[in-house]
Amino acid sequence: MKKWTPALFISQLESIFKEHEMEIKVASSTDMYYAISSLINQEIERNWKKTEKRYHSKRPKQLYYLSMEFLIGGLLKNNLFHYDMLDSCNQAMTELGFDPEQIFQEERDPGLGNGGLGRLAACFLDSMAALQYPGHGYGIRYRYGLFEQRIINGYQTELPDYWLDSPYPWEVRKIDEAVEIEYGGSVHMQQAEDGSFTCTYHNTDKVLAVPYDVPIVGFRNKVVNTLRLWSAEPADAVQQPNETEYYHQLEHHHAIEQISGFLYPDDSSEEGKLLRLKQQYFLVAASLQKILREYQENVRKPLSKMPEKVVIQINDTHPSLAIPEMMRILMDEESLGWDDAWQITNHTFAYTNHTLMSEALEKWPVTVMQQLLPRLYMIINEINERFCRGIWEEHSELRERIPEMAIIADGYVHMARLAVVGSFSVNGVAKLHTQILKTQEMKDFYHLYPKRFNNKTNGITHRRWLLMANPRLAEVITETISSHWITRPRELTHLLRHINDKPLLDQLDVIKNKNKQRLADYIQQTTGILVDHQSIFDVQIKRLHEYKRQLLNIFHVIYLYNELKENPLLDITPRTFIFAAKAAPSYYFAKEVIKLINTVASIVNHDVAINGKLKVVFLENYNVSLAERIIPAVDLSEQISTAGKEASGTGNMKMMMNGALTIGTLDGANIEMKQLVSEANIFLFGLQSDEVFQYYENGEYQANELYQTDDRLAKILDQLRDGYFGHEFKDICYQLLSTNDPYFILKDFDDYVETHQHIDQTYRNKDSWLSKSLVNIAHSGKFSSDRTIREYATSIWKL
Ligand code: B1H
Repeated sequence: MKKWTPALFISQLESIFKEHEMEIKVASSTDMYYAISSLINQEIERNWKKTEKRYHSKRPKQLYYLSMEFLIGGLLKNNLFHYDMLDSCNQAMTELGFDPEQIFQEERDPGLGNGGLGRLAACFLDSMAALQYPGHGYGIRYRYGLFEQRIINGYQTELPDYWLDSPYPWEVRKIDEAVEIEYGGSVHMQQAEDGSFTCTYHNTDKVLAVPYDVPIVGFRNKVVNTLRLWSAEPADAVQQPNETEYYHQLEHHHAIEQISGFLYPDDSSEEGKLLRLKQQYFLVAASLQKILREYQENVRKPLSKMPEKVVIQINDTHPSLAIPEMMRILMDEESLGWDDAWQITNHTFAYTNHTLMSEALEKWPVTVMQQLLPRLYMIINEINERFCRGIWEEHSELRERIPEMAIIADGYVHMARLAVVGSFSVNGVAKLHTQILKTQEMKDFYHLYPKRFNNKTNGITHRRWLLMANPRLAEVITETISSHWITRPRELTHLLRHINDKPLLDQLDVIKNKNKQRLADYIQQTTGILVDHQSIFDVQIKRLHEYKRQLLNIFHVIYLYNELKENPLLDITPRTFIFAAKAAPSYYFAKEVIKLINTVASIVNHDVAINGKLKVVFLENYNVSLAERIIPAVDLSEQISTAGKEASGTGNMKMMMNGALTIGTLDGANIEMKQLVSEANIFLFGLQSDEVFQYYENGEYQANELYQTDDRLAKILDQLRDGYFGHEFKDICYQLLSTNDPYFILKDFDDYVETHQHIDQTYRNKDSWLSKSLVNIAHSGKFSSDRTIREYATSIWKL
């Protein structure tokens, strides 16, 4: 690889600007952003072609990761870093009088995901390229990403996220690789003399799927894999239409472009939106055409051998139409019989489940499916018939469970059931999650297919989330244990030899303080709030959802506020509570919680009696780049979901890796964090998942009793009811009590408060805190997505 010195960097930039007849002196940050992108794109292009050529000639087995979301974050810094050009670039920029950070901020986050599920897909792409696996992402190029959040008067407001308003330098439009997709119409079956059927479709709506390829750059290894994002365009144009036809056509084109128009916000109350189903089929149909064509052109073996060369991972049920679509192609276009087609399909797909929340389990009304995808519905119906018959005939012990297992039941197509039946692997995303899938949520399916179920605990790319986001920490780690951990993050455990290494702990302290100061500056710039960087930075950043219990967190803040009002001399360690979260636009309760947090913030922050001991900050528009700013500065990571509800969590891993201590329930991956660091180095509280389930079953929990008996809770709830914080919070109080507190906020409150008191005391002993922080960093290597991807590759994908 070419050695990129700052001087070389500058001379290359000069020639780029010269080509555009511009002088560097007058360049804006935007100009510079595009110039550096184009410089690095030259490097990428070469390696991209080489990688493709290699895959072509060596024909390794290919993995395709189908996902409705990819939250890739900024790529300029990432790509520079992966090519080892970042330091030279920074130096060059400084020499030329630019602030490198300002140039990186020119890039808009492509908001092509909601949260954890989409970010996981992005971390996986990074790890696959780093580990040189032939793995590619297939997704949708939404013109509008997840909404941009503004906080106005304490309320969340949503603005359209038109992230493509200026050219995106990392995508390559490939019009010659476009494919056609068909919706609707009618299906005609004809029986030939030999008894076989042929199937033709009539009067379908045709849509063109145009790929935009984004390079996924491997870490210093010359690999460039592909993230292919599909965009919907009109397939054909009528020649010289008359006026009415013209307006009709415009409307038609508009409707087609809507298919890749926007990302749906993850919305628990979202039911059967036709456009969402169109999006799902669009992704699946376009991707499968490409995958099959590539197999046929490249491997040139019979389709029956495809599972040896192709494996398709479906990210939750959103792309699970791929299963019947594969059947359709194999039967209707490749003339295979049902059994042969099923054999191939069933050995090609693997399904990852990401949630136990029953509201989030996808189902589509039969009528909608029939109308939009008539042929696919016929196939799903046949899969269902055969599946149910199989149980009836071969698993009589499950006969009475058929209504709960059938893919089509009570007027709906149940996508998770389809995904389990059609895949050779079903995995959960953390040990507890997989255990609950096996023993509760999917226990009948587990009984039927015990070998299919497996666990793959989530991970995060330590390259973005430690090396890039927290370079000072990364450097000190390398100085302490050498650089092997960068390619083998498990070796971070070598840090355990240093838990009493006072100079090292002091260095950690200095770094954390610098990161906190940097965040404090950002907070002041964006919100005007002044925070003390010596206070405990207590952080909860994730989507806003009742089960994640931001409400429990703010109840704790209100409790502390009430205590301080009663006793202003109370001896507490100063704290800054930091929140960032988007709520689904239609999720009323979640939006009320945002308003409550902001209201409490403005009261607490302005109350002189509090004397700066508490500060509350809500940072708007949480996204990947904001996460990169916050995470290195966290002291305490809030992972406080109702036990049994958070499938894994991945923010928990990012903060641990950056030296935060966790306060958490025994939920998702927190459990595995605890097993690594031991109970002395994590703050656990609250009900465990089996206790939660028991309460659901026996109905013995009475939220009202706690309201009657716990004065602290009574005070908070009365304050909400009586308008102490304003009159808009009555609903929160009423809903909590009238629904009997389904997420056990009141139940876990006491333990939560007590645990926070313990944290307050622990923080006072700086060295003890820092060595716990070091233990967390040391064990975080397990949560590198490199480990996760190796597990997928060896035990599911067989790459
Ligand atoms: C997760 C989702 C999700 N689970 C529906 N499920 C969506 C469901 O737009 N929708 O309709 C979008 C996303 N996301 C998260 O996945 C889990 O809650 C986390 O616990 C987990 O860490 C993450 C990655 O596995």
